[in-house]
Amino acid sequence: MKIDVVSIFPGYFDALELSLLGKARQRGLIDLRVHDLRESAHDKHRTVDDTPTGGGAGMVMKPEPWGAALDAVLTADDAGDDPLVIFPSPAGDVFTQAMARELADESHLVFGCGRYEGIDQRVFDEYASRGRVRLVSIGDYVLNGGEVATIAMIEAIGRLVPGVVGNPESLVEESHEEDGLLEYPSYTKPATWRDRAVPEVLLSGNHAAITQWRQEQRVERTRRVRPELLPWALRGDTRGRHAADD
Ligand code: 6GU
Repeated sequence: MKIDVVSIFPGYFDALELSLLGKARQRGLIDLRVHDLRESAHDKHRTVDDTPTGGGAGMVMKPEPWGAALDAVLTADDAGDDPLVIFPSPAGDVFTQAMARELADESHLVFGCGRYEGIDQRVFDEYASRGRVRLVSIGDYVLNGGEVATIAMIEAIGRLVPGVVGNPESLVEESHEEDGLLEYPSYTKPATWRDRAVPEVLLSGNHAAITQWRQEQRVERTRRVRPELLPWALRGDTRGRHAADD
């Protein structure tokens, strides 16, 4: 998978040289390139922002540097290239595990990280008229820019790219995967730590009992923390099925 990122703070993305994603890049599974937007600003001061037309607080990112940077990244070097451009934005569709799975099937992702009060609307309109563009939010809170959101998305998407995670089975038994329930609690040795014993069933050697206990823990935890994720039949909801389940 090819990933291009455009940002005025390329240093944020140094974190993606670490751990699993860093190894995947070394192995050639993920070709990640980070581009400094300022290098596409051609005036003396390399200006990337200006005051909002019509007035208001803050600054807006100018269209010209974005046009130059995105044109350079979208110049297809292979004929089958059909890039998807993602602008991280609190005004976008909410990023989920389902969206991560969808995006892991793409061959070329381009992330345009805005700062300040956002990017001039004509940049979105221009690239939406030429190809595929999505605005994506990572949740209902406000960050100072798209960089941290992009790192989160690249990590969630990248680990689903075939070969990145060594044991593909470890991708299945996780929160939000398979049946949408949260994970069961995990334990390792020693069997007792600070007077806290590991649940007895896990030491029983009874694999059927362990599987059942873990599933019960997943349902209980989900009911407690994220009841809206539970299928209606498991919610203990006597009103039965309602429209919000669909
Ligand atoms: Cl994608 N960007 C910004 N700036 N804030 C956010 C966000 C994205 N997702 C949630 N908050």
